[in-house]
Amino acid sequence: MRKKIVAGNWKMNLTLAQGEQLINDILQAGLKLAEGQEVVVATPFPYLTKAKAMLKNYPGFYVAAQNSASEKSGAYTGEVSAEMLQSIGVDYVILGHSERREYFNETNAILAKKVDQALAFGVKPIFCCGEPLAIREAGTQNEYVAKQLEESIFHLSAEEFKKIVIAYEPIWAIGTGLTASSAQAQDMHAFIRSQVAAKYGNEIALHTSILYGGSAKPGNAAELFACPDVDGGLIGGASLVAADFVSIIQKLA
Ligand code: 3PY
Repeated sequence: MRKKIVAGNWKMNLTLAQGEQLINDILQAGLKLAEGQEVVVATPFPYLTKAKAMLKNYPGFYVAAQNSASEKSGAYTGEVSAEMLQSIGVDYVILGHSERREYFNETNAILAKKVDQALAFGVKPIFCCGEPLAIREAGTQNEYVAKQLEESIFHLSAEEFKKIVIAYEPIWAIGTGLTASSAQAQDMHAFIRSQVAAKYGNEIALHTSILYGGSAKPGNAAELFACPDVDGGLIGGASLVAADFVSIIQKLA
């Protein structure tokens, strides 16, 4: 009843030739996606057009950008707008990844504007939230994540909110090799869903896909995806290796 998604976040990796090879290798695996399952490939900006062309005849395969601008257009050197992404057929955009928050100073308020721009141009946000280690150790992760949701996506109308995918990525598990246990992931996903239900009602909450991100790999994907509130994954390093990415996709319940 809600989409199950595995999205590969390539981050700032691969040349165009390597990226094409990776997509070809994924397609060669001949994956049969079930109804409601999606695979998303989030490439660097320069490869999006190529990735879209390679995937467009494969039902269930989509492309994502890894960021987009908070403004519509204008004198913002180096920025890429949601309208530009729309114009080349990009389906999704990852917004609020912890690396963007940490290294590029993206605040909840800036992210709210980015989310608005993406939705205005029909690019669906994969909105990332998640707490740093100190917050987890203090036991205040629910409050921390609730504030991220409140300040960046809970201003949306119900119709707008239905287009959002949420990715929970505990920062202490990103690129560190540490993974949240499936119990920790399930607890937070259930909490996020309860927050969505409180704001938008049960029906919308039940239809919201909530992905887990943070060192997900072939060895832990099945257990994570088996959690009732985990609807797939946002995959970092393992999405750069075709065999690993395919193996993770095959773990979608
Ligand atoms: C990771 O798993 O490292 C990620 O950041 C996924 O986005």
